[in-house]
Amino acid sequence: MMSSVVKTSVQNKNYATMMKDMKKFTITGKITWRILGAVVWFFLIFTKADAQSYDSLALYLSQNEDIPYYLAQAIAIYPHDPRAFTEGLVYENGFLYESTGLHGESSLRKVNLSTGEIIHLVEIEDQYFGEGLTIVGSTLIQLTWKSRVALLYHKDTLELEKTLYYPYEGWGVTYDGSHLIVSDGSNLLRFLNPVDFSLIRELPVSSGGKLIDQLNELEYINGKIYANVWHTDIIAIIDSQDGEVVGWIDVSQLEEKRNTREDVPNGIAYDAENNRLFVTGKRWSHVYEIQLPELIK
Ligand SMILES: [Ca+2]
Repeated sequence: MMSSVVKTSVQNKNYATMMKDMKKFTITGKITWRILGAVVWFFLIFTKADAQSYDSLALYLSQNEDIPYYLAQAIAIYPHDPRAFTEGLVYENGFLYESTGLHGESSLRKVNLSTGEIIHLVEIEDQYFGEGLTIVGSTLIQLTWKSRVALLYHKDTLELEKTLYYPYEGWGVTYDGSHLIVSDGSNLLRFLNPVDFSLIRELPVSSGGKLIDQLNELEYINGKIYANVWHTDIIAIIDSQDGEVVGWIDVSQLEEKRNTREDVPNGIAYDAENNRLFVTGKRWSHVYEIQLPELIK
């Protein structure tokens, strides 16, 4: 008898659990399908957007051959951490300073250019996605992607000294000696006061009337702004006064193995003292010194 009661009780429990599980399954199933649907939708939209951006730029370049187009050749090759999802790159006195992205993997690094040795690595809070990086005096300024926050470090110690509200999506940043120049993935570059980030002027970037979108990592060199165009192998060389593209650098000939479609070129740094130009990319194994375009020097 006792055994039967226990059995009934167990059976009831099983039934209740089963009903609960079924209900849970139905809800989980609905949510899963909705999430899957959204993922597919976003994938299609973004794939299409990327394809449009790259195809339209490639088509435009093939039809407008009057602007100088340089195929980058490596004149020196240095090691680069293949785990570094490079979002910002700047050079000073034998060292690269690098910002890497992705939530949970973002960092600020000081790297020996010649050996690739990471001299100092600062891990960034998981909530932040590291983006552009530049040097202003003794301060390293690192942008974050969507957090509306810029992180300011002392250049020598890499100690975080300050965080500043930053009113835009952070992509690339460089410094022309007076102003920060920042990108946000659009065709617009903004010139900001480096102390309080107030807006000085906006510069739409175009080539013969066509706006050039997806501007990413930046480097200011002698009156020109060099900009990686996201998801392409193209660096646009932009006149910092009028926003016109005055040249293109194609880095597709650099023999870098890429494992995913996100392992794109994204990192430009300039050694002003020795007139050297360095490029790398997300999860690339090398930093390449490439020739500075003759006409642009
Ligand atoms: Ca740079």
